[in-house]
Amino acid sequence: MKVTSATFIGAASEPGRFPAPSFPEVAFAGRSNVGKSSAINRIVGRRGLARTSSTPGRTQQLNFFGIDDKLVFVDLPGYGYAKVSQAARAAWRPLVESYLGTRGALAGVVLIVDIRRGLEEEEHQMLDFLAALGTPVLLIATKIDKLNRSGQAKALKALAASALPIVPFSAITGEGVPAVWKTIAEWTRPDPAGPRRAAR
Ligand SMILES: Nc1nc2c(ncn2[C@@H]2O[C@H](COP(=O)(O)OP(=O)(O)O)[C@@H](O)[C@H]2O)c(=O)[nH]1
Ligand SMILES: [Mg+2]
Repeated sequence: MKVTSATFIGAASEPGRFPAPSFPEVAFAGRSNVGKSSAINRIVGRRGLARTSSTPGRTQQLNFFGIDDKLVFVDLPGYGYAKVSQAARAAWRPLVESYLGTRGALAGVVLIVDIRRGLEEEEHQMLDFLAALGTPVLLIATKIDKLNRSGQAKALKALAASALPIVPFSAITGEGVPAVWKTIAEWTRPDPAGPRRAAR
């Protein structure tokens, strides 16, 4: 999909205090430094939309981006970075669970994992939480450019055990971008029988 406009709508750093919902939302989750901002930028085709940095763990907030007056992308705060403060770490779960657990506009969650690390404890916790809510999930296996073909195949086979839809991805080469859009289109297709989730 070609994005014509992508704009920062707002940020949220306290549970329950989110921008008013407008369009269906796709949230991006992942470990700090996994390549979440790079993936969002690549998917949207905007270099500097979601800030990328080599100093991970600093943004403990949700950032909302409006995409072409039909979608909202939500960059969730990253987890698992050892150097964030105790206070920031304690604040992460209520903030993220408040959003994921109550947002009627949420159409699906893109969980980004480093293909070299796969699913670890934090990812399993996130997946259990989303499964309990019935929220659709797409797994992005990013940084595939860091592995050769056989390394990629081996890592993808291990991830396939999760039985989730998986897109092999690279923010460097752009591989996987069309597949991500295809899933987002499925999540946000207007349902003639009415909204998938009741407004909450
Ligand atoms: N080789 C490679 N590096 C990546 C890729 N995606 C992100 N990176 C690098 O990983 C680091 C963290 O990326 P960033 O997007 O800021 O991660 P975030 O903390 O999850 O938002 C940066 O140095 C990026 O350049 C990728 O697909 N391939
Ligand atoms: Mg980031």
